[in-house]
Amino acid sequence: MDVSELAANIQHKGYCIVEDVIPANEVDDVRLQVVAAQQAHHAEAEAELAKTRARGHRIGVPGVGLLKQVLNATQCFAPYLADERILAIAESFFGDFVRISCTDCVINHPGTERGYWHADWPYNATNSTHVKAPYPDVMMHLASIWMLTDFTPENGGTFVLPGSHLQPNNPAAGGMDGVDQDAPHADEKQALGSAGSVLLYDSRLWHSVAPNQSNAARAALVVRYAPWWLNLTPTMRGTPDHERMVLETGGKNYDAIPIRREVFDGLPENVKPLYRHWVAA
Ligand SMILES: O=C(O)CCC(=O)C(=O)O
Repeated sequence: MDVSELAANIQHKGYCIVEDVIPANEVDDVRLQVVAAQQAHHAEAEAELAKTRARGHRIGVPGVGLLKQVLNATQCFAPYLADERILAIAESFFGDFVRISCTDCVINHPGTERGYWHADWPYNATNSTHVKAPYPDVMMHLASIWMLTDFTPENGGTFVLPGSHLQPNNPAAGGMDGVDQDAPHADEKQALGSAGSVLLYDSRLWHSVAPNQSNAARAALVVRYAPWWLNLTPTMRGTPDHERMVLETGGKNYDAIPIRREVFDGLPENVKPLYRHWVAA
C-alpha cells in the first residue's frame, strides 16, 4: 500500500499497518536490545506504577512490563523513527513540524490478560489531562505500536475496533451506556503482522491489550506523533502545566520523561527535530 492508501485507511477505519519499517534482518537485534533495556529498568518502572495505583488509579495490565522513554536506555531503533512513509502520513494529517510525544516499550509476557477498551492521550479520560467528550471530529495525535515480534492471535496482536475513532467518546473512564470497557466487542479485530511492521492509528481509536496465550513474550514500542499545535507541556514533569493539572489534582497522567542531552546529541540528524522540544535541561 502506498502512503495515500495507508492514510485513507486511518481516515476511514482509524488504523493501518505499515509493513517493513524495521528491516527483517535487523528486527531481532532491536527486540533483544529493547527487551534487555526494559528488564534492566523493570523494578523502577514497577515502583512508578505502584505509586500511581496507590493514589487509586487503574494503570497497566497484569503481565505487561513497561519502560517509559526507552530511547534513553537504547537508541537501536532511532533510525526508523523518521521512516519516510510514517512521517509522510503524519504530515498529511498535521502539516509540518511533527513531534514525537512518547517512546515507550511494552513487553507482554505469556499470561498477559485482556486490557480495557480505551483511546489514547489526549482522549483517555482516566488521565487528568484529557479532551472532554463529545470530541470535535479531528485527529489530534497519531499513535503507533511497533511490532518487535510477529503479532499473532495467540500472542496478543492488539484488539482494535474499526471505525470507533469517529465516535465522540470512548470507554476508558466507563459510563458509556451499553458499553462494557472490559468485554469483547462483536466487531473487534486483532492487529496482526510480522516483526518490523507498525500499527499506526488515530489516537481516538478504541483499542485494548489482548491476552498473550503463547509461551513467548510479545515485544513492542509505543511511539506517538503529535502536531506542533498539541500542547504537550502537561505531560512534562517540572512544567507549571504539569504541576497544576497533574500534581495538584492527584491525577493520573500521560507523563513523559525528557531525552537526556547526550542521547539527543547522538540521534540521527533527521530524528533530532522530532525530539528537540523535549531535551533535559
Ligand atoms: O500492547 C498493546 O497491544 C496495546 C497497548 C496500548 O493499549 C497502548 O499503547 O495504548
